[in-house]
Amino acid sequence: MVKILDATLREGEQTPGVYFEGHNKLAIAEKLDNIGVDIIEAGHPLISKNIYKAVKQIANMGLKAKIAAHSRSTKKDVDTALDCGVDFLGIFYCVSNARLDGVFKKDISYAVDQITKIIAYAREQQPDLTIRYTPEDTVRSNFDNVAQVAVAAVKAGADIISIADTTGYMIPGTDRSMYDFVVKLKAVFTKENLSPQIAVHCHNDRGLALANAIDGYRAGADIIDCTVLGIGERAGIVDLAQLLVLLREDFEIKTDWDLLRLSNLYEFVSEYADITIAKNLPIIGKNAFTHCAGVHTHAAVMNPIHYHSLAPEVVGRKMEICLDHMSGISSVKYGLKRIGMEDISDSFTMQVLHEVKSIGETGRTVNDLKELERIALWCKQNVEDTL
Ligand code: HCA
Ligand code: CU
Repeated sequence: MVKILDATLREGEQTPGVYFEGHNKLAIAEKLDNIGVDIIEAGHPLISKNIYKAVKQIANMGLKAKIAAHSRSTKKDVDTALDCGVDFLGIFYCVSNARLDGVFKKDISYAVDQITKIIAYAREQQPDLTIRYTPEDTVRSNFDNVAQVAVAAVKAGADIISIADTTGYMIPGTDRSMYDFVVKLKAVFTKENLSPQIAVHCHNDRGLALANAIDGYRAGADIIDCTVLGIGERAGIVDLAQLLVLLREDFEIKTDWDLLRLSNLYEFVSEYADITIAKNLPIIGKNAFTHCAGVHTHAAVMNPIHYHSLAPEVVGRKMEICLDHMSGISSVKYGLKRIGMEDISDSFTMQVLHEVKSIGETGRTVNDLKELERIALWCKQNVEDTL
């Protein structure tokens, strides 16, 4: 069964301007745990005392999820992370020739040696630790380097190799496909008689993070990384809500994820990250299940399936009808029915429609059923006056 790794507290905090205070980090971890994610990446403890403290507290909360710390490939990072009591350690070290030559000034055999030593050291410190090794920028790195370091990392004790599309470079169905990359890397392991778990970490620079993650999953990836609201470096990574709904609804993954709790988590993260939830954000956005144009509402009221392929009830929401300049008679009738006005004349309905359309032309929609009720009252008055 595919596992979900949420990195809101690590990758998410790499969003410019985003920092969750300690008490809010604990609340986010608890909410993620209640939803049922498998791994919570809680932070990189060496970055600051407060992050160290938060990772330690989260690791001690007794959550069901595994708690992960992020770590460079150094003894100091590993010691600090393990000191927090985590049960999952994510070690990263880039092995692209560009980085080895241009930044680290080291060759691949030095890098492999350094990485394997650290992995073996971590394994020795904590035998039951889950260790992930990520060759950062995996997909743009020389494949032979990736294969060499990944095999050595697994032999040294890594349980998981993460394929990072650090710059959101992959495109499904092309020669830059995550599907093909997963297949190719798995073949390397099979040849070596190794079977580590494969994770995919997909950035969203081209808006393809979710598509690439699903591509990787279809090729056999075991773990998918994501964050709430898809936050992270630059354009961020895979969005948690979209990922869970897609896996549950379209890949029919049977889990006990509590999708009804997603909205609450998103509102919380949105508030403390100070990132507005876009109205058109899939699944969570205000408009995600709202029908607007007259033609759409006419058909959707008869049977919602005409204009949606995902049921709002999956995340505890309801189909909504927007009342504005696009509305037609059936939208208004539907709204009036919802406020208990069923047996009404056509001329009255037309009058309400007229009011609704003029509100729409000012650039807003009728706020809610309460406003519709006020409009209906106003129109009723008009009808009576003309008598
Ligand atoms: C980073 C880059 C990273 C690492 C992913 C990982 C990426 O360190 O910020 O350690 O698995 O995208 O490559 O997020
Ligand atoms: Cu990343």
